[in-house]
Amino acid sequence: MENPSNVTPPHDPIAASLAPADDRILLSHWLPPSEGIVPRLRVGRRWVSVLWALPLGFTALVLTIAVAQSLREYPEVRAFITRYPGIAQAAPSVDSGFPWWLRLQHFLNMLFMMFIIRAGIQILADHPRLYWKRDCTPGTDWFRFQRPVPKDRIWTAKDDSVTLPTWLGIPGLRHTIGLARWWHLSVNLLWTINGMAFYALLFSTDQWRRLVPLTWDVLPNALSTAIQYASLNFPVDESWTRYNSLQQLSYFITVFVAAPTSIATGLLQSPAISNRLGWGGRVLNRQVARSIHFLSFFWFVLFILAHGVMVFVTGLRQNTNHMFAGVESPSWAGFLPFALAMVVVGLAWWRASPFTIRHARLVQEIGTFLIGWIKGLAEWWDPASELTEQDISPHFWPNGTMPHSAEFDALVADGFARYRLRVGGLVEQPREFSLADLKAMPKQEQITTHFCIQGWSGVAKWGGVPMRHVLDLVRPTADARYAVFYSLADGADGGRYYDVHRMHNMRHELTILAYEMNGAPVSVLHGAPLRLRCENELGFKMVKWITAIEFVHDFADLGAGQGGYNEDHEFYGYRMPI
Ligand SMILES: Nc1nc2c(c(=O)[nH]1)N[C@H]1C(S)=C(S)[C@@H](COP(=O)(O)O)O[C@H]1N2
Ligand SMILES: [Mo]
Repeated sequence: MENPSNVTPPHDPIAASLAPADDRILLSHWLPPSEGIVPRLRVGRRWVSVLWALPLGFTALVLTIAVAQSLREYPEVRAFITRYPGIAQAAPSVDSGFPWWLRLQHFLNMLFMMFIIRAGIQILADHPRLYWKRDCTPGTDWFRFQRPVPKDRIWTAKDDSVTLPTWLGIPGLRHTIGLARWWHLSVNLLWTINGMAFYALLFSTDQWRRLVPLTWDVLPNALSTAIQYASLNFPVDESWTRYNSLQQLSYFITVFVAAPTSIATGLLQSPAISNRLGWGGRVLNRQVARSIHFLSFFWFVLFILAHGVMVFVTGLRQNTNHMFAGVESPSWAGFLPFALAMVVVGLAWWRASPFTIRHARLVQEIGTFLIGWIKGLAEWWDPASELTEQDISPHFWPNGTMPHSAEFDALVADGFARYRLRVGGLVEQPREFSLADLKAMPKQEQITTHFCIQGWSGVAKWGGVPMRHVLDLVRPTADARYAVFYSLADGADGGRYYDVHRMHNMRHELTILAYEMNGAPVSVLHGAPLRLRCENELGFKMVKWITAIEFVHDFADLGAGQGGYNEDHEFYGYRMPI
């Protein structure tokens, strides 16, 4: 596999127009800020601000207390509470208290969730809308914190992204999804490992009894507990040995329902996984998965708020003794470790965004180290396409930085008659193709879903030349490990847009150089005259307005060496099937 440097041909001349990139986020070079709006929910045809939840929630809380207190005056309700005091009588108790591993895992969980939730909100802010349908047509969203999509001008998905404060998102700012994803996915991996170890330890000790309801009695007991809490007259507490039914149910749902749901719906948003699983592209398509992922996140936030309040109001000393010292005693043994844990989480919260902005390249490198290998594995799942004409989206979001050059305008002016695609580098037969040459080659059509890193998706029918046919014509040498696609357009921060793919991707059945979209020539907006389709990767890897393809052994000497424009400038990974 050694590449003797004496036979390396010089780069395609366009490589000289690639730009170096900063290793940190410089606001002067970043997408200018854009404020979103207070989140809104669609109720029928009206959009309702979520701020209504504050007065409504407060009113509901007060009314619930009043109703619960009145209820408790009825003898029937008293009898019910006596019969079902809040802990299922058959519920077995735990003898091992709160062992050290449980306490440690609880702390790690708290720390990890802080990163996961904040980075998750940042990812959402890159396409601040949720839908149930795969096509993301403007107006069909059910939740948004951005204004309606303007109709009088081209509005790209990047235009749509909104700024977050640095204390909320990681790393805050706007369109920082590349960095947010490293945090979200890397910490997810740690959180999942912690969760697997937790499951294993739960079931190899008696601790599972705390969480798993064993009798139907848990339901009336949960109702009884709810009435008792709501009437502000709290139920008996035996939490050293067993939880009350409401606690047990909510922990059970969090640990055994919400966590796996989040992981599954997170993975289903990946092009490689979704395209591989037929039903993943249809029933549980990306927007369904993304919406459920959000609802699951919402459950976690509610749970954390309720759980946090309960820790304080049901006996802070006893609760912190249990979870931070593992003792059942009247001492304050758990309070100091609890306070320290909160300080650690608070410090991590405070430093996460400034660190990420300052050391963006490092975050990208650590993220690549932690989860790049999983993404690499997912690349070996060959995509399948099982969609039909009926699935084609009425709207397909445009994205990216449009070409602005006299060279490009001249090509457009004569219908790309003078367009030439150069294919060279480590090949036996370098070639140049006109658009007519490409159209005379075998044509392949496919209906596929496009997955933009920002979160939107869309289905289109693409027609073009299979990449394997081009490989047959130019015959890459054994040294060629990557294909570099150069665009006619610059990227957002100046310098030419380009992207690098492994040879494996180039041999997929569904990798084509597309000159048609939905039966018509690809429009300038969507990449005319030629754009890449590589269906197991995220959208940014599909270079539009392709002018040259170069086969190389290594890409470290191109641009900032990260394997593409967004990899260099926006800290994305160059293998992005997830
Ligand atoms: N040359 C170039 N190609 C590009 C981009 C770009 O900015 N410049 N954006 C990418 C991104 S982020 C996406 S999601 C897709 C969008 O393709 P579409 O405009 O057809 O939806 O193009 C990709 N190809
Ligand atoms: Mo994208």
